Parts: sequence; structure tokens; C-alpha cells
Amino acid sequence: MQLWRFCKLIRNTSVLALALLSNSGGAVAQNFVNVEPSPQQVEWQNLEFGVIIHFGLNTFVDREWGDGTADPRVFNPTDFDAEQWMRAIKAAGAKYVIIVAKHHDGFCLWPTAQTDYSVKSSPWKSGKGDVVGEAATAARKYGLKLGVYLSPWDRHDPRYNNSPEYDRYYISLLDELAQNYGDLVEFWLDGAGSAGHVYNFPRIIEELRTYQPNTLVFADTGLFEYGDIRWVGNEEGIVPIENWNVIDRHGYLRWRPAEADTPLRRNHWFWHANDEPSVKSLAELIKLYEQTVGHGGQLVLGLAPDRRGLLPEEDVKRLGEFGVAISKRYSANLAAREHVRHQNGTENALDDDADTFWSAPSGSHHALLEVDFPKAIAFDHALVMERLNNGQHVQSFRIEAWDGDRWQTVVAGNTIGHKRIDGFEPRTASRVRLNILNSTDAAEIREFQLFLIGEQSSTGKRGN
Ligand code: FUL
Repeated sequence: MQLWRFCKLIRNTSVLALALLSNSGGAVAQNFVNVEPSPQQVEWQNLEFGVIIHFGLNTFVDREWGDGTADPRVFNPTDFDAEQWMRAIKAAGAKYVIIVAKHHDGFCLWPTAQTDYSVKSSPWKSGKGDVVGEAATAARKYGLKLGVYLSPWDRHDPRYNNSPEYDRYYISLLDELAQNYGDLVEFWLDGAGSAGHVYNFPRIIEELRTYQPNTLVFADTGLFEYGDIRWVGNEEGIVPIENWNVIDRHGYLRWRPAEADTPLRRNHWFWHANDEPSVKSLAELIKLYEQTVGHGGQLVLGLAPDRRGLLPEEDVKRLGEFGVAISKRYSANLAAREHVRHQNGTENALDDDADTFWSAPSGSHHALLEVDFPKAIAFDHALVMERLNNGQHVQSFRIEAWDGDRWQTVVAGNTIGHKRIDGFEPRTASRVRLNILNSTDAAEIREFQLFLIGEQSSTGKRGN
């Protein structure tokens, strides 16, 4: 069956199922407000920042998209050390690692039994090496979760020309990855290059779910039906400031948080010689963070080990600087440190603890969360986190500062979502409040934080 016919069938079936449920008095409705994340999605969104690692034949033949003809014997890293990767990743503050187990060139980074086009046929460790295995062990040693990318597009394997045969092959590869490397936090389904090819994705997802029920599937636009996570639509590391987690999925609503993938080295996912000048600057990385995590999305930074099998020194240095800069930037939360305590439950949003939350009165659509200071404070950034377990409720809000006479708007926006960071001209005030103008249900706020960082960076809508 052609993909579009299949999609149509799925869509009609889903619409029918929803109609039946509504008619039978079930709670399911096409209502934005009722859509909530799965527990796995909540956990994944809390991770905020991960990395994706591209390493393989392309590293040795200077390609980004290998055509599948490179000889596996060129794969021979001289100093491979997955722990060196993980130390740098940990220092950057990332919480998980997605390893590209097979890119579009078809070369498998683990000793699969399904093809010879793998590390088995390379001189590295006399064909006994396993990049995925070593990465998995090292990641866990450093407390990082693991995900895998298994490219559907395959430019090497002849079975790719026969869809059912290739599906069987792809599923057998997936089986090995899903069963032999522990829990996978994310499974990356890349749509690139697959235009016109028909895959049996329902079958592929069933297989994945059988062995990895908690894995979240990342799927870009071409594979829209299957994803738990959506591609944000660019590789620049930009999530739109007004970022809703619920979007329409061909006729039915679904929670699909956005992931923004972007390489550390501008425009390159794989390592290339003499490419050091393209390593993003610290200022660029901070901006990336604030345009992704600070817009309620996930940041996935692309890293590329070199021909030694190590992350280049330049990249390691930058990752370390990035980790230090972000934790320093958001460590001195003035709201938690200096506010006057009130016995009204708002403490839970002012305690620097994202596991506790303040809830607006049950059923309310408007609420105020005020923080008062014994002495006026100066601040130029605000960070707000909404608790999403019951859905994304806040539809419009302002951050306001009391000027002694009236409330002045500092930030005006629609969404808060998982995390929202806004930068603005420095303000001085002894009363600051989060004014939730509209929420679809009682707003739940995990954190309302204020900082004096000393420079502007975020892109929120400013007030007066
Ligand atoms: C894209 C691929 O085509 C790139 O090579 C890279 O793997 C990126 C993360 O996804 O779709």
C-alpha cells in the first residue's frame, strides 16, 4: 500500500475510534485542554538537554551523507574512548546520549548478525569492537541515559529496493538494539532520504514497543504519525517562543513536545578535518540553550568524535565552558534567596525545587503569584516552569513589577510550558508577580525564578 493511502486509512480509523468513544460516553474528545502527556513524556521533558553522536565510515571518508560504498576497512579509530565522550557530555550538563547506530550509508556500529557491513568487517579491535556497546556502558557509568538512531534510509543494503524484505532487515537490526543495550530513552526515526520508499512503520513501532515500552519515538515531518516527540522544523536550535505541546496529528490531537537538534560544529554532524573554526562559540551556545530549553523545548546537540575515536579537544573545552556557564547563569535565583515568606502555598514555586509546585485555586482561569522582597532587587531574567502532568494550561500571562504606583509589564506572553526564560532590560522592584491572565484550567507553576545576569539574551515579547 502506498504511504499516503496507509496514512489516510490510519487517520480514518482514528477518527472513527474517537467518534465511537465519544458516542459511548467515553471521556475522549477532540479537546486541546484534555490532552495530557504520558508519564514517559513528562520524564523526557524533564531531561531538557541531550546530545546525538555521529561517528562512522563518514568520519574516515570525509562525508556527511555516505553513499554506502565506503570500504568498512577504513573504519579504524586509533584511540577510541567512549568514556572520554561521556565525561565531556556530562560536563556540558546533558542528561542523555543518542548514538547514531546506523546512518544513511548503512554501516552498523555494532557487530550485528544481520549484515557484514559493520564494525565486524573493520580492522578496529580486529573486528571484535562494538561502538554502541561501549557507548552504552560508558553512558551508564556517567549517569547518562541512552538513545539510538537507526536510519530507515539505507544506501548500502540491496534489500532496500524491496520494501517488505527491507522491513524485515530493519526490524531485525532494531531487535538487536532494543534487546541488547538496556533501556532506551529515545528512538530516532529520521525521515531524511526516504521520500517515495514505503515502510511498514506500524510493524516497526510494535516491535520497538514490545522490548522498549518506555522509549519515546522521535519522528520528523515525513514520519509524523509515529512520533512521541516532534522535530522542531530546523537544525538551527530554534524553538518558537510560543511553544504548545499539543498539536494536531492528522485529525486528532496529541501531546508532542518539540526537540531541536543542532550540531556543535556549524553545519556538520560528522567530524571533518580543519573544521575547528566552525565550533559554536560559548555565546552562541548560551543563546541556543535559551532559544530551546528556554522556550520549553528540548535541546539535542550534535557531537562528532574524530578519527582517533575521541571528541576533539576544542569541542571538549567548549562543552565544559557551556556546562559551567549555564549552571552559573541560573544558580543565583533571587526569588528563592531573598523573598518575604507568605503562608499561601506560593512557597512551592519560590523554593528552587522543580519537584514541588504551586497550584492556582481549583478550576480557576486567572491567578496571581506574587513575590515580595524586603529590599528592592535588580533583575533582568525570569525563568518560569509550568507543571505539565495535567496538561499545558497557561494561555496568556505577564510578568509585572511594582513601580511604587502601578504594575508595569516586564514580559507579556502566551505559553509558559516546561520552561520559559525571558531576558529584558534590568528592572528594580520590591514586588514582582506572575499574572496569569488566562489558563484553560488551574495553572500549576513549578518555579518562578528571577536573576540578575547582566546581559540580555532571550527573545521574549517585552512589556513597557
Ligand atoms: C538528518 C540527517 O540527514 C543528518 O545527516 C543528521 O543525521 C541529522 C541529525 O538528521 O536528517
